[in-house]
Order: sequence, then structure tokens, then C-alpha cells
Amino acid sequence: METTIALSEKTQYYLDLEDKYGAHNYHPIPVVLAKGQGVFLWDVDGKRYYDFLSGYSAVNQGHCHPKIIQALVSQAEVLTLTSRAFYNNLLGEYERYITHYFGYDKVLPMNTGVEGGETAIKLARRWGYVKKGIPDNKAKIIFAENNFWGRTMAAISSSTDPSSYSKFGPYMPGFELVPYNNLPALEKALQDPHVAAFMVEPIQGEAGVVVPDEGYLKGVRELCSQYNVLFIADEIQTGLARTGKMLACDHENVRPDILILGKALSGGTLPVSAVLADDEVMMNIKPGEHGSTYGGNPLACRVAMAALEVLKEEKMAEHAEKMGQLLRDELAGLNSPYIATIRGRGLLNAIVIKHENPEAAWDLCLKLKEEGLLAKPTHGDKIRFAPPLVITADQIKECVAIIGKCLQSLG
Ligand code: PXG
Repeated sequence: METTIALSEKTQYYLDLEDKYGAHNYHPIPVVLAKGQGVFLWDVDGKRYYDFLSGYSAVNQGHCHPKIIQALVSQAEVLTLTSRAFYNNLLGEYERYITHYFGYDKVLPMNTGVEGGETAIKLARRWGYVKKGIPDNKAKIIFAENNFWGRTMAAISSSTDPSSYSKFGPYMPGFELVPYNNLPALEKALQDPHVAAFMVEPIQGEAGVVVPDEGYLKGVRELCSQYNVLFIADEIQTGLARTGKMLACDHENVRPDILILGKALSGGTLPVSAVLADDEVMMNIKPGEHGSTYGGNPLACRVAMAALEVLKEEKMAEHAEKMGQLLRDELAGLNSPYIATIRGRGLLNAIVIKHENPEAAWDLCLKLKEEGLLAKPTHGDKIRFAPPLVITADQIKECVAIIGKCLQSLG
């Protein structure tokens, strides 16, 4: 039985509106948010919450970061979109900025994360035909089981989650799966000469913050190099300081051939994604062969530069590393019988709930909401704890006290 909680009249009004007029493709926690600042969100009744989801890591810099909002507003008053039919005075500046920032020859700008993934796969297939010599239409892309990279037909075609793919077929051919965190299985798959790329999250986010063994990413890099296969890192959720380094791949000092970024690339203001690669990969796509109306728009370019500047200026990676360690230590200190596992890196963390009630994780999130902390379960028993990276040590302690109190009341 799902716990029922009293909702204010205002809250109920907005829930009813979405229920009546919106598609029922989400099952949100019943809170209606109206304002955000830093680590905090406020609902329509003015109640304040700690945000422990950060828009699935899109709001790493904190809600409404003044520098990012300033960039957004000032650019919005001047020029927002030209299309790629013409040049604009920010795209080239942004391209230089982001390629230097991450150390790649070129960037291909898109909007949502899933478009970044689609773009990476197109680049890899094209490279496979043009450079690796894979026969036409035979290219394969390998993915890890339990991956999540969005909702398009290609993304669900590589999914092992039935709620993502069921009854949406037929599916995209040329995709194969290997278990995550398993180098021998990967090596076996890469021996097929038709494989163009292996696409992987350095930490699996939506799967429940699954951190691979130390050495996995290094092993992936080595195997991909050995078998002439492109290593595509989906850093849409793990990148941009979230895990305590600018990129999660930096923990093992590996450089992917194709790097996909999204989410926090705009600090939660606009859908902005980017695919980075060197010329050997990027220059195989010619004019007219890929693009997007909004990709590379001046507003996005200006905002993305500000969002990236903030990460460095405020040393957010180092801070996330320290705060993440503190968060996991404090959670462990609760000694709760209802926490089976605490895992994560930097401020990308999850707990696994152990309780005879299968709805316990959901119920806990409802209790957390009552106590002023917002989190959401994934896959039933896992709860992500991923606050904005501006959270302080005192705030972490306060939040863990809230979590401890709510765990106790699970009973
Ligand atoms: N890659 C990873 C690793 C992700 O976590 C995407 C790609 C796709 O990004 P876009 O911008 O296309 O959503 C994600 C998305 C949700 C939701 O329902 C999204 C994610 C995780 C959980 C829920 O919005 N991540």
C-alpha cells in the first residue's frame, strides 16, 4: 500500500492540472515547485526544501546561479537563434572555449542528452565505414547492460529495461550488449571486426549509481585501442564536476574518443548538449549530414560558457569530492538497518533500501519531502542523493540528520 499524505489545496490544484492535461509518462513526488536558489527549492506554499536530485545532475552549479542567469538574460535580450544557415558571433567562441576546456579538436553542438548520444553513434558508425573499413550497413555499437541514455528509438533499442523498450519495437539493428564492469565480456565482443564503438557511462546513473571496479575504465580504454574501436563516454550525468572530477573518466586518467556532455552544460537553464572528438572522427561528417535547428544557438553558447566557467571558478569538482566523502561517511554513521548499501563518487550517490515493504523507498521519499528534502527513488529500492555541488558541510550534516530521522520512522 502506498502511503497517502495530505496535500495543500494549491498543490492539489497543480497535480490535477497535470493529471488532466498532460501525458501520464511520469510518476512524480507530489510537490509543486515554484522557486529555486542554490541548494534550495520552494513549493507553491512557500515551503523550502533541500534539492537532493539537482534535476538529475543538470543543476550542478546550483539553482539559478547568478552568473549563468546573467549570461542567459543578457544574451536573450540580444540574439537567441539564427539557425545554422548562418554564422553567429558566439558559436565559434564557444567551440574554441569548450574544445580547449576538454582537450579535443572539435565539438558538435546539440540540445538534449539523448541527441548527444545519437550524434555520437552516427559519428562512430561513419568512422567505422570510412576509417575502419567496416562493410556497408554492418557496423555494430556495443552498450553495457542497464545503460540509460534517453528515450529515442535508438536509446531504447539499446536498453535492457522493459519499461523503456516494451511495446515500442521494432528496434534499431546493429546494437549489442555486454555486462557492465566486465572486461573479459567486452574483449570478446570487441573481437568482432564490425564493431565501431563501445558506448558506456563511467558510472551508471539511472541504473542506481553503479560504480565500476577500479581499473574498469582503464581497461575499456586499452581494449578499445587494441581492437580499433571507439570509446564513447556518456558523461551526461557523471560529467561536469558531479563525481569529484571534471569528468568521471578523469578518476582513471582515461580519454574517450568521443565525449558526450549535457545536463549541467547549461546549469539547468536550457537543453544544451555537446559531442567532442578529434578530427579523425569528427571530420567524416560533411555539411548537410547532421544537425539540429537549435544546436549551437547563441543563447546556448553563451550560457554553456558561463556554466563551464562557474565550475572552474568555484572549484566545484574539488568541493564535490570532499562533500561526497562527508555525505557517505555521515550516512554510514547512521547505522540504519534499512540501508543495504551506500555508494557513489563525489556528489553522485545512492542508497539501496532494505525493507520488507517494497514501497519503502517511495515512502521514505515522501517522508523526506515532509521534512524538507527532495529525492526520488529509481528502480524501486534505490534513492539518488545528488545535491547541487554548492552544498556546504553544515548543510550535508543537517540533511543526513533529516534522512536519519525519516529512516527511523520507516518502522
Ligand atoms: N545519458 C545519461 C547518462 C543520462 O542520465 C541521458 C543520457 C539523456 O539526457 P536527456 O537530456 O535526453 O534526458 C541521461 C538522462 C528523466 C531522466 O526522466 C533523465 C535521466 C535520468 C533519469 C531520469 O528526465 N538522465
